[in-house]
Amino acid sequence: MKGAEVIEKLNDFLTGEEIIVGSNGNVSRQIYNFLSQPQVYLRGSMGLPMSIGLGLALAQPEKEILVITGDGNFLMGLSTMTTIGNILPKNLRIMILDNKTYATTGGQETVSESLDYLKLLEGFGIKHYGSLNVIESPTMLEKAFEILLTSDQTAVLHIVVDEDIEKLENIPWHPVEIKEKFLNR
Ligand SMILES: Cc1ncc(C[n+]2csc(CCOP(=O)(O)OP(=O)(O)O)c2C)c(N)n1
Ligand SMILES: [Mg+2]
Repeated sequence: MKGAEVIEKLNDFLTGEEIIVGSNGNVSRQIYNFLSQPQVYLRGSMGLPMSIGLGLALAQPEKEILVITGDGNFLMGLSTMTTIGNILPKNLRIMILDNKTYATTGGQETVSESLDYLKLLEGFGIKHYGSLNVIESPTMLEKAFEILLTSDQTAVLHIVVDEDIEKLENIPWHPVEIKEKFLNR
């Protein structure tokens, strides 16, 4: 199962009230295409989805914030995870779509293969975390979504997915337009 299919499936589990922050490249394009609009689609700004998710979680404590990030983006933004682990905002959920590559830019390998995500998350001080290989266990995905989305504390779900090679069209909105549409939603 590919990351795009995970995002498409997620639609059935969302209330529509969540604020979704998508990492740049394919992930934001998939969120734009498969989930309700508008959301916070990052463009170019690699490594920042967790920072922006943390800011939104603190600024809008009454809202549920869901960050969906590729592994390359997550690895680039690791330092923010130390702050997230320290603050542990109750309304923040992070889903890592780990295809072990920078798929958007041609499939170069990330360091995911040698990294123990569960130990890393534990080390950050995250209490509610899990990992699922949907390539091996696709039927577990629905349960994993439920656990992630109904958690009463900061929760992180690491999902190992197949690499997406097919590319979606770029999001046709300039980042300023994305911001304006999001503020007016
Ligand atoms: C600082 C920076 N370096 C490189 C890029 C180019 N770039 C855009 S998306 C991307 C890959 C992102 O990888 P990942 O988060 O794993 O998502 P995937 O493409 O695998 O879905 C890269 C390297 C960028 N936008 N910014
Ligand atoms: Mg990736």
